[in-house]
Amino acid sequence: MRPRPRGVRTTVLAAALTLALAAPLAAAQAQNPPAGAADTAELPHQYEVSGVTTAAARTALAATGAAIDEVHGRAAVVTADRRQLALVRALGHSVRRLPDPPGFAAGTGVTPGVKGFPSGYTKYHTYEQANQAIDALIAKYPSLLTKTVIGKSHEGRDIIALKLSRNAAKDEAEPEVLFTAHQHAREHLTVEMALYLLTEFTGKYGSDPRVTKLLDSREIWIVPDLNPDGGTYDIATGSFRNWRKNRQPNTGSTAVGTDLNRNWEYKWGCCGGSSGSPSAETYRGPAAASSPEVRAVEKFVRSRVVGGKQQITAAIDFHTYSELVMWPYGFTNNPTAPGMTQDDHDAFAAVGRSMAESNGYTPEQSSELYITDGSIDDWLWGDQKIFAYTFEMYPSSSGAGGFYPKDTVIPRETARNREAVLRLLENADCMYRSIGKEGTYCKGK
Ligand code: 0X9
Ligand code: CA
Ligand code: ZN
Repeated sequence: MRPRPRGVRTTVLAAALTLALAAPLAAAQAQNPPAGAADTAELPHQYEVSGVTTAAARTALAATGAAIDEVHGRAAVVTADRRQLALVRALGHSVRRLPDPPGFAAGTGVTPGVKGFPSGYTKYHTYEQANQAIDALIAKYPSLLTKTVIGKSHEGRDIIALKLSRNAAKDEAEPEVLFTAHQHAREHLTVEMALYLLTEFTGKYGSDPRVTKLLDSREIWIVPDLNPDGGTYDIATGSFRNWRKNRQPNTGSTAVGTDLNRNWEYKWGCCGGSSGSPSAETYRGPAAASSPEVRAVEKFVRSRVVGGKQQITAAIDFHTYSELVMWPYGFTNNPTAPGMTQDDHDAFAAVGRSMAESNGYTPEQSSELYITDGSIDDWLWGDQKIFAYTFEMYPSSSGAGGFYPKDTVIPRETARNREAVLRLLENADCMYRSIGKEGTYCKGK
């Protein structure tokens, strides 16, 4: 049942990471740099780590607190800061530093401002530019598109949710589908994905029959930027900083930020799929939903329970990179853990594979990549019974740009997911139809 892996991030990491992290965290924490250390020391880089072939090696690698960005063959690509790198080296791996993104750290020491994307990337939208584009769309299509501020980021930026539907201002009894983007700061292509969907659905309503039918029969929610502080920080000097987390300070540590995709309130920190060390790239935060960004979206999703029934039936959370379509659970390798029946799993896999067939990504249960706990899809399914997927967008490897592909790819790589999104929306009224069990699960629909 495991799809034949063909992406770079084929993986067998899972079992390994399950047992990871706990003990070596203390060691990682003990190596925090002295206060006032140069800013560059705080900036992580990407490294190819060789000799990552055994379960034990992967366990130890994850335990350093580095983020695993990619897995291919006998090597892994990680994002690590100086102390995590030292821990990786101490494990006996040879590491090769990969090129930094364009103009990396050029602005270090400069007061963070609003410089924005560097040359070659100026078609990406800053947080402000995205909001301007969104407000222009709302002005142009007021009956199709509405905006709600669902909360504030740590630094006080609005977290917004857009609703796309015919009569968007009215809550109609239609299946609702949620698209979220940009939990991870450096994954800027995901904001473009959200903007693409907003533009495509508003612009084609009334002319494209499939789009028209879906907006007539679904309510689409789009949260285009879950981490506006991190995203802004990543580009504030005019060159990329390789930033992943949000920008929330941590008590008792100079390290900043929580990994939002380890902070959700389901099996938080349960299973070695996150770190308890504030300096780790995968720091889960001091408590479940401790970040205001996660709290805002959880509260919003809970607010879609109407008459005791969660209205949102399906979701995609967009990330980069590796070209994957993933479904829960991430916290366990078990395909049918408590809360996930065989039919649930089969429906997840059937629609997931159909979406992957349309965009050429690799479909898999997310734990096949590596164990994660406190991730959004596990919460959306485990707590809210929403069929939640995670997409890892373009590219498939660091060689093709990693987290920072040039802006010329934006139109192609966002449109590439059009068909997958349409398929999810078309299935959203009864996900079990995909396994021929509409009669069992979707009576009265
Ligand atoms: O580690 C992550 O959060 C995701 N990879 S990324 O490079 N974008 O950081 C993968 C998450 C996979 N696990 C789940 N979706 N649960
Ligand atoms: Ca509704
Ligand atoms: Zn991500």
